[in-house]
Amino acid sequence: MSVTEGSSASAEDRAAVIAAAGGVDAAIEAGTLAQFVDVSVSEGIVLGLLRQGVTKYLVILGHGSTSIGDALRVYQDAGLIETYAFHNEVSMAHAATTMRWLYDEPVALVASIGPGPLQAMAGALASITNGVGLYHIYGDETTHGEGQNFQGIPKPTEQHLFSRMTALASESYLLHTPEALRDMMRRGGARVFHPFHAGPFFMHIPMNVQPRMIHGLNLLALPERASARLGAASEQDLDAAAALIRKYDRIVIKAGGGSRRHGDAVRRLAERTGAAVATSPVSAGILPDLHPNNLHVGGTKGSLSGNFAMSEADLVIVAGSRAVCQADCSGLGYKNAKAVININADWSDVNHYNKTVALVGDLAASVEALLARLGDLDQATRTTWLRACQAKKKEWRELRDARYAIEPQYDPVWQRPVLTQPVAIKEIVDFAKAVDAVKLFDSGDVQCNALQICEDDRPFDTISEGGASYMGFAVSSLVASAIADKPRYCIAVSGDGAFWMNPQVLTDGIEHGVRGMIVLLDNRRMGAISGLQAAQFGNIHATNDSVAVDYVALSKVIPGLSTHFGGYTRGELRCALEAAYSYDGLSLVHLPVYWSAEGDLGNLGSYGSWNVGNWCEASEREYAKTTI
Ligand SMILES: Cc1ncc(C[n+]2csc(CCOP(=O)(O)OP(=O)(O)O)c2C)c(N)n1
Ligand SMILES: [Mg+2]
Repeated sequence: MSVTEGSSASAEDRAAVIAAAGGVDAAIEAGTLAQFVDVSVSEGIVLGLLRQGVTKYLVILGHGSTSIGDALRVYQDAGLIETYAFHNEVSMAHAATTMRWLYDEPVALVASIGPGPLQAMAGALASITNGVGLYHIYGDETTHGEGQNFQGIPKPTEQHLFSRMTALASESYLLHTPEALRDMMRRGGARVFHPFHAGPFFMHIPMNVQPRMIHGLNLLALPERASARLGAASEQDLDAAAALIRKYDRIVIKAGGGSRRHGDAVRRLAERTGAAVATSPVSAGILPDLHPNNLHVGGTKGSLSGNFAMSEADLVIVAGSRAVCQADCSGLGYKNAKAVININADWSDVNHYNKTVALVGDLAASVEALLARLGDLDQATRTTWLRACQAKKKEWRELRDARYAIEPQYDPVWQRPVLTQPVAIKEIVDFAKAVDAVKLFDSGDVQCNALQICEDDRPFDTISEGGASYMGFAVSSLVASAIADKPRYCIAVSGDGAFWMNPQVLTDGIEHGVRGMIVLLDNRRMGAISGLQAAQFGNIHATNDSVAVDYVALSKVIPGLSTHFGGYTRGELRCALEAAYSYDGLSLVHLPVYWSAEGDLGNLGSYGSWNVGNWCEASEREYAKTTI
């Protein structure tokens, strides 16, 4: 078959020849597909994304996106794309984010109009704050002004409010003119595949525009996936940075999310300069856990050792960090810093701190160039610094070991002794390491404890959504491993509060064939917030519930789900994890955990400061005194 110019070919015909040839370009080259085609906007979007390698669609269709849905049907029938249906846009957005974050597979999400996009937009916060590139495709209001559209925001004095909201949040394109498809795909690719500022690109496609025909669309003009690698910082700045490294001998490297793919460069810089490395909530595993320069996580919810290194250092090397409050204790993390070397490609991020030598460029290339000009460094005083850091790391390990040894504690909710969160998470983390599983940690005490407990030896063994701490992210992300080409076994560790934000994984995960596990740590409260309330105001308000859910019974009503009671002891939990893991599908382990306002038994504790609640006044007073 061939679909040549002037023929009245259908979408089915085009999809068939593209599939037979193995791609749009190949079909055009083979002469079976015309370069200039008459297609609907909906089909044009599918073709445009195909040229950028986007073939997976996570969808909740509605009256706002039926035309796009039909184009997806045709291209899926031809084997060119895959569609995955969901039950909640927030949880779908989380799964879509994880597709790119964990598996590096860029996907597109499709929502209807009004409430659907608004929910998906909310979920997109996780990709915005973590710099994850993907497409969101939303239906939008019709463009002829025949009257207000149902589900739109009733404000007749304004046009297309949804696309303005997403433009503020990240980047959007309202496709008013069908022929502008090419421009939309160019801008979309630039955002989604941005080398250091990737994020969601929101396409707003009015309902009346979706089925409109584009006559003579030039398929070869639809932009392909862009890729580029930046170079090193300038010679002059590298010289200035090298001089600072020679001058100071108590150095900390703050390895942020932007350093995750550059672990080797960070390690070499640390070893050469005697620097301690403090990780961020999103960069666990950048150095092997036992590496002598790895001081663990630093920040608001940082470790004793990570925060020690940050606060005692005289020179801070910031590597790929945007200095978010949890990463630098709301600006109070570096109490003794005299100077900063900041390595980042982003002009605003690189200049966040005062007294900075800004290395604007690629992290690995800049570190390489920096190492080449350091010369011999006097290691004696650097060794003293590193020893002090290592002593703190030992103290930190001892504190953690003591918490892991705590026996089950009596808890009034459960009316009996139950495991503490640190003990339970340690057991889960060790189990995950033994079976080479990825851990996905949800917001709350769960995340705070897990940050400190994980002992990863490489990045991407833990996904802790540190950008937005969006409750429901972990369980929703599990669904990504049913969609990915090369899935890893994932264990989503979630509090009861976070689980109930998005329990849709129980249907969507099973529908799409997830093999993975949810471990639900149940203290029947929003523990992290109860803890903040107790610490700040001495009173707890509206952060618990009294509904004793029988989670094990879920297996009876959800076919395909395997539920297990996690027990009351370490041994029982281990057995439950093993049983859950041996199931070839989605498992849920329900574990009661201890909670107490006193905190130091049930949690590992927080060792950093934070500009929130009634701590603000003191934090801001301290911040005013900082110089960097
Ligand atoms: C969607 C969303 N809503 C609210 C919050 C604020 N928040 C952060 S942690 C938390 C409580 C988490 O409770 P749970 O999941 O049960 O974990 P726990 O702290 O009890 O271990 C809340 C409400 C949030 N991070 N995300
Ligand atoms: Mg809870």
